[in-house]
Amino acid sequence: MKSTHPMHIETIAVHAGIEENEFGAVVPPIYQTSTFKFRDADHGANLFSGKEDGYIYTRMRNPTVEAMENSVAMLEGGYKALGCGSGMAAVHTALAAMLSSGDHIICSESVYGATATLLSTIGPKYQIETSFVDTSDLDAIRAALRPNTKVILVETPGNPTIVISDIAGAADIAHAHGALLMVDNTFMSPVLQRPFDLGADVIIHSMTKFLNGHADVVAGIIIVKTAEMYPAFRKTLNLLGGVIDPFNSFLVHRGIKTLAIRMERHNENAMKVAAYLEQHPKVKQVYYPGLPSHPQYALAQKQMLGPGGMIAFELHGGLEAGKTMMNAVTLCALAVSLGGVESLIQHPASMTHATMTREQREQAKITDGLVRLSVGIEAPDDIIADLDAALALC
Ligand code: LCS
Repeated sequence: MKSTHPMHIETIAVHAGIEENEFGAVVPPIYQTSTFKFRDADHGANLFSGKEDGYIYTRMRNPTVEAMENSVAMLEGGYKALGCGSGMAAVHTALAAMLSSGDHIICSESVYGATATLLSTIGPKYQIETSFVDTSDLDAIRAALRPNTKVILVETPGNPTIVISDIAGAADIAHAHGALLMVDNTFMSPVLQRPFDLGADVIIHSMTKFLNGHADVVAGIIIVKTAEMYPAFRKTLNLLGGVIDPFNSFLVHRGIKTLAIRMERHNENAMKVAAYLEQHPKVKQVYYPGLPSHPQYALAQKQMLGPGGMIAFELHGGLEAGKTMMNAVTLCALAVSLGGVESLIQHPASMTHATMTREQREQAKITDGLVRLSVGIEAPDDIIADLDAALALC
């Protein structure tokens, strides 16, 4: 992508990573190959020793994967990106690159269930301890610091409670301590939140969600801010092996082209759905950053470029009413995952966050009555009509 002036994010989403190619194809070919032929023995040896640049083996580098990685790196404004086989592979690889045995992590208490469970069950096997804290409270982060704290991992908005944490504040605390700030930007995408501008060092995404946007790929990505950080991350990914494959890279890269307009529609639709839910007599509480009732509304206005597509809410009738509602919807699918064009509804305590202990969920304020809605890009009136018919039965 060549340009004489800085491009807007809508343009980057469409063009980044698309390079000139042999036949002038507007969409570059998919290099669906595991390995690359060397010209001769010296060429192979030179590629391995780094004397020459080129492709060797797809776990190490692949042009289709790189095209997608370049697109996401440009979207986030980072140095380079590393495509992973899932969001969890991205979380694991990034932490493995940054941490050693004996290190300590501070992590948002409201995070995707598998992230919490990875840190609380696999981390200790490598003598890595995690303190889960309410990262929306900067004093709580400060209080959890230990001499060996190396990483602060913030997921904002937090899955599933939609709690918002102050990225710039967390970055200041991390850097004053000599630690790194890693932000899980999955719920926002680079269109709605700019963690590097706010001081983050590493960004991760589950690309399964908004980046791909079409609920047909499981993938993740790590974006590093600086050139100095990159080699350690690339080496860790190559050795752990949790890479994305060329075809999924192609699909994600295709999905990204519509990211900016999809996010606009997610914002608009979720705003309407959240306002509808908030005035409904059977709804006790709605958690949505676009509503002034959200506990961190002022921070959301400052830090986020839009409220996004994710809503959490509780009904007066608690878990039973929530189940009735989830069983009654017909347009919204009762399914985990999020961030696709289709609306999805699910129950965190028994589904996405079921691997956490009850104590962990209670600490993170993931109540049994909490319902999570990923608002798609359908006509908002149709989504609201579906919810309205279901709520009438609660
Ligand atoms: N980070 C966040 C914020 C997530 O929501 C998820 C998955 C991951 C990381 C892991 O990504 P994956 O390996 O699944 O690509 N969140 C899910 C959810 O809420 N429902 O199903 C998956």
